[in-house]
Formats: sequence, structure tokens, C-alpha cells
Amino acid sequence: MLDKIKILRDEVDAFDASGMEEAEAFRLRMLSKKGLIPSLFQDFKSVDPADRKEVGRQLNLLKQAATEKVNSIKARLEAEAESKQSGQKRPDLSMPANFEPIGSRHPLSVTRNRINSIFQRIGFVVSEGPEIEDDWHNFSALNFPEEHPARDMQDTFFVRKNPDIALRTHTSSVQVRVMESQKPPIRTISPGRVFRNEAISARAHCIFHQVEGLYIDQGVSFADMKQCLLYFAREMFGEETQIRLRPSFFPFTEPSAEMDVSCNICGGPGCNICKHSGWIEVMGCGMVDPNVLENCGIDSRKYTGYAFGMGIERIAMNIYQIKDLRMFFENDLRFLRQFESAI
Ligand code: 2U9
Repeated sequence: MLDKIKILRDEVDAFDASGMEEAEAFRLRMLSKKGLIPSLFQDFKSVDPADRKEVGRQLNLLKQAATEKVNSIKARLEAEAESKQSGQKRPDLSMPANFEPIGSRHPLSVTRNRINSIFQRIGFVVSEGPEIEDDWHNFSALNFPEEHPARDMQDTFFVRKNPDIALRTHTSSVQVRVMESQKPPIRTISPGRVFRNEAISARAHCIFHQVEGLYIDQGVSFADMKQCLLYFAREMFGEETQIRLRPSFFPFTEPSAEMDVSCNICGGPGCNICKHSGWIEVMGCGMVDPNVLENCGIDSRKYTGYAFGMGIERIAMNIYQIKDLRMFFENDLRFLRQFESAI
């Protein structure tokens, strides 16, 4: 009896079917009422009682193996038929997962975020405003005389030739709006996109980005401005950085200055980057002209303030040693991928 069971068990283990009919024929031959396995159960009655325990165990295992074999073959054949019908292949679970490349921040965004956070740490608040401005907020309130060349079509993009509406040429216009709507003390920075009618070159573009800053309170001095800008320079360019201020002129500040930082490439003695001067120009600044305060409804006898402005492209070019400003606007992935690790 055990020999017979062994022969059938080998047959069950080796069996496979390529179609449903073949699997069903196997089931009938092995498991149907008159099949080979039930007939062995019939013969079981005549097995010697001493052998019954082992024979019974083997017989049950054989029946279980045959049932499982038939069921698993039928399930596989059904799944194959189903996926053939829907035209799908069975998924290959060993395939690597899809790789979805993620983007990275633009170097101008990285630089703007750094500038924002340096000033936010000492109490400046970010303010934003419209890119299309009227003459008052972009020019008149900022003390630009009527005949100032910046108001010319050659320098400013006017909207539909309306001399009162233009694309803002600086984000100082945002700060005029802040002054008109808030009382001092005011500590604000305005990052944003600005527009000037300029020929595009390696060092200039008709669209660029600025951060302008404004601090107004009682008793604010030029020395306060110097200390604030020294803090900024050291946070931005490194703790060894020195600054120097050169006299300059802007309609909206008096006195006005340009700020240079010591060259962070050569550290002072002079190199190609600083054109052998040891200094790099990074921003303009000055004490807010009393006319501007009055234009915006702030009493210039009670309050004073300082202001500063910088081009984000210029700062980013300096930090990342980028030689051509046009790179920022071309969206060439070979350029942008170099900033993947910047946050
Ligand atoms: C108000 C009053 C005064 C902002 C200032 C500059 C000096 C300056 C330029 C740097 C390079 C613009 O991007 S750039 O071309 N900016 O030199 N900006 S003081 O003065 C203000 C701002 C707001 C109400």
C-alpha cells in the first residue's frame, strides 16, 4: 500500500498542466469519486492494523497534495487567461521602482532666501507689492525730479504708452506703500522682480531682482546703517569680511553711498574677480531723503531712516562665481543642476 501511495505522490509532485482541460482530467483521475486516491481509501480497510497509522497519514498527505496541486494550477491558468484578455502582462515585481527626478531651487531663489533670512533675524519684515506701478510710487514719491532720465521711455517700460503706469524699476515702490500705510517704527525689506529698458549683456538684463531695505524710527543714524550693513556683509560673505562706503548720489537718499565688501576670493591684495582692487561693489545705501518721508506722510522732524538696495543677480554672481548674468534666465539644466545641493 505504501508503495502505491509513493508512486502516486511522485506523480502528483511532478505534475503540471498547460491548459484547464489537462488539469481537470488530472483531478478526475486522482480525486473524483472513482479516482485513484478514493480507491486507495477503499483499500485502507484491508490494511494490517499495525500499519494503519502510517498508511493513513501518508494517504491523507497524498490527498492534500493532489488537491493543492490541482487548485494552484487552476488559479494560475485563470490569472494567465485574465491578463491575456485585458492585454496586460503580469507585473514584474523584481523591477526597480520608477525614479522620479526632483527639481532644485534656482540660485536666485537660494540667494534671495539667504538675504531675507539674514535681515529677518534682526527684525526686518518682508513686504511685497505690485510689479506694475504708477508714477507716484515708482518715481515722484521717491523724489525723482520731473526731468530725471529714469522716467524716460528709453529706461522704463511704460504700459500701453500711458506715462502714468509702468513696470516698476525698483522695489523701493513697495516701501513707499509701506510708509503710506504704516506708522514708524518701520523695518522692512522688499525682494522682487524689477524691469529696466536695457540692452541684454553679460552684466545687464532688462529683468532682474532686487532686495531693498528700509528702517525708519526716531534717532536712526548713518552709524546704525553701517553697523547693520556690516552684519549683513559678514553673514553673507563670511565673518572676516570688511566693508567700505564710498560717497554716491540717489534721488531718494541724502547722504548716499555705495558699499563695497572686501574680495572674498583674494582676501584683499587683488585678483581678477575684484579687478585687482581688493573690493567688490555690492549695494547702494543712504539716509532716506526728508522729502521722501514727507511725501509718504511721515514727519521728517521727528523721524529719520536709512535705506539700502542690492541686485540679487550681482550678489549671486559673486557668491557662485558666475561670469554671465544671462545664465540665470536661460534655464539650462546643465547650469541649474549645479545648485542641486543648495537650499
Ligand atoms: C525708500 C527710500 C529709499 C533704497 C536704495 C539703493 C540705494 C541702491 C541699487 C542697487 C543696485 C538698485 O539693483 S540696483 O540697481 N539700489 O543703490 N537703493 S538706497 O532706497 C530707498 C528705498 C525706499 C522709501
